Amino acid sequence: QADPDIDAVASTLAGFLADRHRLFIGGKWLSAASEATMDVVNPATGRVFASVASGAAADVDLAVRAARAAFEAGPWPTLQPSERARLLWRLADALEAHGDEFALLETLNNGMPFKTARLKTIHSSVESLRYNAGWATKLAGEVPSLSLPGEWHGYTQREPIGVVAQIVPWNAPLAISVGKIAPALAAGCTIVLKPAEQTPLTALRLAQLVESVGFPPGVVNIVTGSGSVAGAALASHPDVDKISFTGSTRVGKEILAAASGNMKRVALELGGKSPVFIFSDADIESAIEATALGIFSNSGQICAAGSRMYAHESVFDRVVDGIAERAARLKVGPGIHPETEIGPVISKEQQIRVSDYIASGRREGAKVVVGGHAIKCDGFFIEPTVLTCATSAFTAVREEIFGPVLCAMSFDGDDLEGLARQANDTVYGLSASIWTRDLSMAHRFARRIKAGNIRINAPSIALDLALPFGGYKQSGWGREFSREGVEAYTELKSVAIRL
Ligand code: TXE
Repeated sequence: QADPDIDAVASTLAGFLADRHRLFIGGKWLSAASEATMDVVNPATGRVFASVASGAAADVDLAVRAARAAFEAGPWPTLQPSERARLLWRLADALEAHGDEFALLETLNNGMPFKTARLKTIHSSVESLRYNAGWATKLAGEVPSLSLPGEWHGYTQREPIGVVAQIVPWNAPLAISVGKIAPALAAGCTIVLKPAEQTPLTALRLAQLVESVGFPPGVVNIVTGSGSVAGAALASHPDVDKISFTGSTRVGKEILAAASGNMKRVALELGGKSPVFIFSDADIESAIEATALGIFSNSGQICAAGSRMYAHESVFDRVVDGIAERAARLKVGPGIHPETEIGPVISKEQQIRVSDYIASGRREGAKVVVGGHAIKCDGFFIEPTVLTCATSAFTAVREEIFGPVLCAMSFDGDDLEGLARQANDTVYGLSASIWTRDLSMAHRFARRIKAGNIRINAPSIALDLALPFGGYKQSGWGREFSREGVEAYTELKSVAIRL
């Protein structure tokens, strides 16, 4: 695909950017009850370029009521599954038609390179809508054989859970929003979605498409606002039936506590510290390429990023040099520049957080092979960085950095139990990547790793809608994507009749 003229795309966005962005509640665009607003910053320049409503408890309550009305009384519960599927397809088509515009908005707000936004984010978001549209007509129960005395007919059926709250982070704002909306709508739920305070814009633009393709009012509601106010109000709201959250493990625990009031169903997709194992017999060049991609893509702000690498000592130097050489070559800059491969991190706060982790690595004895600095300019850039670490006790190896920083360690021998202990020596359990030509060993190793997503000879960020995605341990609760991801928005009912 030829790159579009970015100025032409920007001119189609000008009207939207000049808008006063309000909350989308019950099919209407409303200011926050308090009239409060929040600034939106472009992380590539550090400058404010938009402002949105800052919703609070009263706005959340209004949105939940609108979602409840749409779920109980609006046309939504009486729509055929095929009608829900048709609306999801129309939303997919509309998003695809406006893809360049959404991509630029994502670049301006999140910082990701425009090319990545066009080819990856928009594509995966459109595909997610179409994939989940297919499930709307395929959700089904079972007719098990019963052992009760007498003659019985028993069956199960899936029903939409009801009103769901969805809280989205800033690292992939559109893709994660769509990834939550699509299965919930396919299952027949109604939604109140809260984007991250840093990145509210693509969700608001998406709401305009939701409106234009004909979803009934109240089925999708968007409340922008801070996590501690709007997010917390959603998590504790007594009339929300389920909350689906992607974000930090710290906030995930707060959500769990807040959700206990009405025992709403909880899905959590949290942090990770995913290991990459490179064995001596691996296709080393592919492993180098993919490991670099797996940690530097999106400036390392991907929950499944392979952030700690263990390479066999016989290939360790070659692997580290190869990744460092790629890191040094990557073009870091504003996402709107066509040559940019790595954009900024999301905020000044995140730039400081990542820099502090690099400093802790230096203090504890890690060697900085490449990178290691924040770039001095108005935007929030960090050099792609490789640290070699003598031990996995270093803070940088143990904690999620969520920046373009790879921690490299070596191992000797081929004791799978010992390697699995290293893989599992973490509170997280999201993903792992294994590089070897010994496929029996790879499968044996995959069984021993306590993580939800294992990739063999591929980076752990290789996700597919047909494969469930989610974490063990403190990486979360539940799975997104695949049939499981849609069924997670349903309750399972059993019915039995004595004949
Ligand atoms: O996340 P928060 P932050 C990790 C990553 C990153 C760290 C901090 O390590 O460095 O978290 O990022 C909303 N009740 N991940 O502080 O706060 C908030 O408004 C309800 C990994 O920005 O978890 C936003 O919409 N909601 C992760 C969302 O939570 C609350 C992606 C995420 O923000 C809330 C992001 C509250 N009390 C960060 N407080 C991943 N799994 O991919 C905040 N929020």
